[in-house]
Amino acid sequence: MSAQVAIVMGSQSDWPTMQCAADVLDALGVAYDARIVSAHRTPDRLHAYGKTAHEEGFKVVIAGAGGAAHLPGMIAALTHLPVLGVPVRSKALSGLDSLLSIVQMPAGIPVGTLAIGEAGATNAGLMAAGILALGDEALAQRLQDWRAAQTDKVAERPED
Ligand code: RP5
Repeated sequence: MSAQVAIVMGSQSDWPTMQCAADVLDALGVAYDARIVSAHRTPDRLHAYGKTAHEEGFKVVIAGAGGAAHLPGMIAALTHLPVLGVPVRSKALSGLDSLLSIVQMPAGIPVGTLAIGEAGATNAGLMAAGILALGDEALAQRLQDWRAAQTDKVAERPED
């Protein structure tokens, strides 16, 4: 089955964070395609990627970037597909720069922005699966099972 989720990131250095989205999609049996596209260093690749994402069969795009993180917003400007933005933790400002770069989109071009770092990437994967599960009963069941397993792992009392 062709990938329904596109994972795109601005740099190889974003992969350890974005891998959290890939890991949860793996756990849920959702196929994804992961690529590096830099809004600043590869602007032509960015344009081609955003313009053809729909034709490639993707249903949701997860875009992660750090610092002056223009990638999610620019992808959203080029495609009508839902775009989930992951602010990657930056060295200089701990990802606050990434968050503010991604979250404050002008009305008309939405990016669903998640938390900074690994939690945001994991939740982007879960949200992408949730969107796909709206039209996929088997995936909806796997998502519910995943959540139930997470609940079961929480102990009632802390251990020393
Ligand atoms: C952004 O610049 C990337 O998304 C990355 O988070 C950040 C730093 O990139 P590298 O200098 O590590 O390639 O474009």
